[in-house]
Amino acid sequence: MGKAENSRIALPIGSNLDRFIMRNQEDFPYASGELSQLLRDLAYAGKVVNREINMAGLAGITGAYGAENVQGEEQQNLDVAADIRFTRALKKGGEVAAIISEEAEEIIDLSNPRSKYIVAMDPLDGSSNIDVNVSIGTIFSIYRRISPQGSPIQMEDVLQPGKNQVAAGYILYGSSTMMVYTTGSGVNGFTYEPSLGEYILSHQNMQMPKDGKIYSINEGSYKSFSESVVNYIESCKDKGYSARYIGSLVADFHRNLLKGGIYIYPSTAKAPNGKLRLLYECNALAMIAEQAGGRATDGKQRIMEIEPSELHQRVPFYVGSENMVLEAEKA
Ligand code: P6P
Repeated sequence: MGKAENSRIALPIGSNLDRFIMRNQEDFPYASGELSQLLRDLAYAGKVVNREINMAGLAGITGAYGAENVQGEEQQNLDVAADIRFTRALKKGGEVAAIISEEAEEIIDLSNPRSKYIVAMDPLDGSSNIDVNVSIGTIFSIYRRISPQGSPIQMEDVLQPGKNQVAAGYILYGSSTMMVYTTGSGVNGFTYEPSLGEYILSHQNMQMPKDGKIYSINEGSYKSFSESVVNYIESCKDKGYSARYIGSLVADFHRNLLKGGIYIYPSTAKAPNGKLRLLYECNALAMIAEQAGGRATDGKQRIMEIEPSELHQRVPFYVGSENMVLEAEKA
């Protein structure tokens, strides 16, 4: 059996992330290991952030940091801590040329001349939930840079449509901590085992059910929803669907990935273009959704077809079970 075929042998549940990444690397022609190392660097930073989140209440690092991010949102201490941890891990790892982060107004140039990857990340999404012990998450997208390695980073390197993603994933700091990611050949989930310090393969080839009975939307904004969104929500209620809205995107997305469901953050009076950011929230979850058989649009077009025009661009976000998203688009 050839090497490629060999690497396609489904690894038994229980394999660790490192082994899985190495096996996957064999499926990448000309893979020289940089992407593998990048994924490891992200996984490592996730372990450190996981520990800080779990200790936050005792270490006195919950609560507000006392500043606002570029979005004018109040930063939490752990937002800043997570941003530092991921940025430091990617800088030291040497595989990333530049980072786009929710916590940084401008491009973070890591001055790694030989590196060919760009990372867009939300280091800690949903962090206002930390103090009330609700699950939160890290979201990341990985792109190849377009300009030549070693040359100055250009806007074309960072303003890429989601369809250019090489990989995407999230780390969910919940009742257990999980890393879920795709490199374009399906979605796999790894549960963190703290006593071993390992992520263990626990959810192989994750598939998002084509239908579901859960809808996730903040109905507090009901009065400013479009007629289409109102029609869809009413149809969900008529069918007796369950409303589940954690207020933490990664947690809502992950539940819908496993059980089927739809998450909608539409245009509202307070957020005319939606609240979620295209580059470091929507594109990554859109890639995962599509790789798992789901769908992700802005209510009209595929999220991953949208050509970004600015770093912190917001878009309406409809993501989840394919038939539910299609239904919502037609409502
Ligand atoms: P709202 C958290 O701030 C976040 O970015 C997502 O994690 C979450 O789904 C959404 O915003 C919640 O926003 O306006 O419903 O409180």
